[in-house]
Amino acid sequence: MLYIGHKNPDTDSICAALAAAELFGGEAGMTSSELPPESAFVLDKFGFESPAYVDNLKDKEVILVDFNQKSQGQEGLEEASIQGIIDHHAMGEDIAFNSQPIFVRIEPIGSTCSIIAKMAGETEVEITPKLAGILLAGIVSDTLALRSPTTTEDDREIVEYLQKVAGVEDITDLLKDMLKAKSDLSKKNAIEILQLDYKIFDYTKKVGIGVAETVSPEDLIARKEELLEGMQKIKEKDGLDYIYFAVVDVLNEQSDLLILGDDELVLAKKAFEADAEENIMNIGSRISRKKQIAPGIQEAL
Ligand SMILES: [Mn+2]
Repeated sequence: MLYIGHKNPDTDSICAALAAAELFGGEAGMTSSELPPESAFVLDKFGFESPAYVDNLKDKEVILVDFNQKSQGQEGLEEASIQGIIDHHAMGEDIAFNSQPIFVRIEPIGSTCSIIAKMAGETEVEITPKLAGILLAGIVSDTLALRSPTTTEDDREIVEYLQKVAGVEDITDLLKDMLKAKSDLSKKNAIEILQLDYKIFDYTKKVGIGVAETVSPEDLIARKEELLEGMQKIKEKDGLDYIYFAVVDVLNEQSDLLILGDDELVLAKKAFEADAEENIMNIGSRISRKKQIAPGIQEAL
């Protein structure tokens, strides 16, 4: 069994795949040949190797972690034999499955790593300190150390338990270290930055939304022109009707949305009841794409 996350992997999807493979048997795969910087920091810290890059899923038995929509899987996903889904995102019309019954576990909870930790508890599989470390990192990454509105009471309990096992005293310190690793975008070009955490949503229109969670938002805002040019290129490449990029200021818990053109402006105004100045719209405390930004756009459409 191969556990694999969405394209443009993130810390939750990578740690969930690694932990599931180790706890329940199987292999972890990755949809990219390169670890994102935050995940590289986490795996190094807790002593894990990067999962292998799997570029061909043909006839492989897979369990999808941290996504359930075909549009968010890598190319060739339809050729895999999908055995299950473990996820915490909304189910859409584009749910990934073949023609056989599959195992599905989708919960409204802060991260996929939270679900993996729960499943380990239910099946009484032991979570080692190392595993507790990466599960904790996945939760901390997705919930911004329990700050995001996606955080549930279950996440808090699981974090408390995992902290003890992993010996991690302060999750805000862990988050800061992770974000520092993630925020060093100075060597990346605009296209790379825009696609670090980028998802395409098939609503009635095709919408691409990229997010950068950072402790130094001013560095990204300073590169606005370059980012807008990159957004135009990605919009054309992916055949999007709309594209957005949110710069999330994690420490101050607020976001700026980069607005490419008039179409994006009209829709974002409707979605967030805010105005833009020079292609930037402050959308206040909306810091979660899953719970606030994407649903706002969907509603407005
Ligand atoms: Mn996740």
